[in-house]
Amino acid sequence: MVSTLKDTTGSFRLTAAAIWEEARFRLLSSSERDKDLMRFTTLKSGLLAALAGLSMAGTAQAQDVLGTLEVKGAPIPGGYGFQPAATELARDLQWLDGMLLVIITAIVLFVMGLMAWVILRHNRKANPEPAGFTHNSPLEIAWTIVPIVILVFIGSFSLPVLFKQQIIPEGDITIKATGNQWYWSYEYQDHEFTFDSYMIGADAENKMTPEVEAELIEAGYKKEHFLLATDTAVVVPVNKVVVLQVTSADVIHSWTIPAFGVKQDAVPGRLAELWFKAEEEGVYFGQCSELCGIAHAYMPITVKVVSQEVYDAWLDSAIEEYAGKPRAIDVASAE
Ligand SMILES: [Cu+2]
Repeated sequence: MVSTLKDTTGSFRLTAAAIWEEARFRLLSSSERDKDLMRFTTLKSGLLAALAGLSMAGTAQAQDVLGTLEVKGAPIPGGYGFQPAATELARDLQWLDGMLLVIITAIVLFVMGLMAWVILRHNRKANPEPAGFTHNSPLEIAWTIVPIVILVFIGSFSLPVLFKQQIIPEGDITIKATGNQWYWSYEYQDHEFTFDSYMIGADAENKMTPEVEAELIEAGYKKEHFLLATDTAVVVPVNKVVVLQVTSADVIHSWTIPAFGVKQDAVPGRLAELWFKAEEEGVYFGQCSELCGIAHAYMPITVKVVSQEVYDAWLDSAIEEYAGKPRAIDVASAE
């Protein structure tokens, strides 16, 4: 994609540590990876415990500043429609889907009508002497031209929607999402911090237990958000253009938030992009959408859309928690 080459956001600044970490991870055999992951998870819980200790000394966890947000983008039991659209992109494609449904319905009814007419009026009893002609030029031209016109008509609506999704605008913030077996990690590039996002319940072997339920409740979710809610969330400000770079550290994953109308494969060694501008505060869920291995179903995505003030507060505590580049330095270096 052209915009990935421009590097207008300075988004290709990979730290030497990150490159080393990725290279090392790729070189490990899968069993070593598992061990590495376990070590990492142990390290992570150790760090979390240490952080919890720290919070007593006045440092709250970054997620704490977010408060309780309404869950807006989640699948519902028996749901067969789209989740409520939270971006222009989602509205566009839901409208396109509705428009296509009208066209498809008209075509199906027309073809069914023709078939009924043939069956009823031209069966052996009703029409014992069939006509002998084999060609009808006007009819053949019509059944070639009409589908072309229909396809051009559909294309004149679908291509602009596709281009709107695929031409990445200048982002207010840039986040890099990396798919891992089996969790996502996020790098807030402007502030140089990274964190991992595990499904709540991943520690309990992806099974629902009373402890997992308690964890969900404590994190502000409900029991039915099991398999969707993550321990840390992607936090973005409302009504701001977010450019999300998507890649993978191991196999192909896919990042999506249905309510935003975005989905992008995460391919190792490639940096793809998607963008969204969420219009409503709330919690939005997605799930890895590319079959990526045994725990494919257990690496969901949680995005929290918050006001600019809450985002700034979260950013400050996240910078502190994950040792990112403070915002004050940005201001100083920009002057
Ligand atoms: Cu995956």
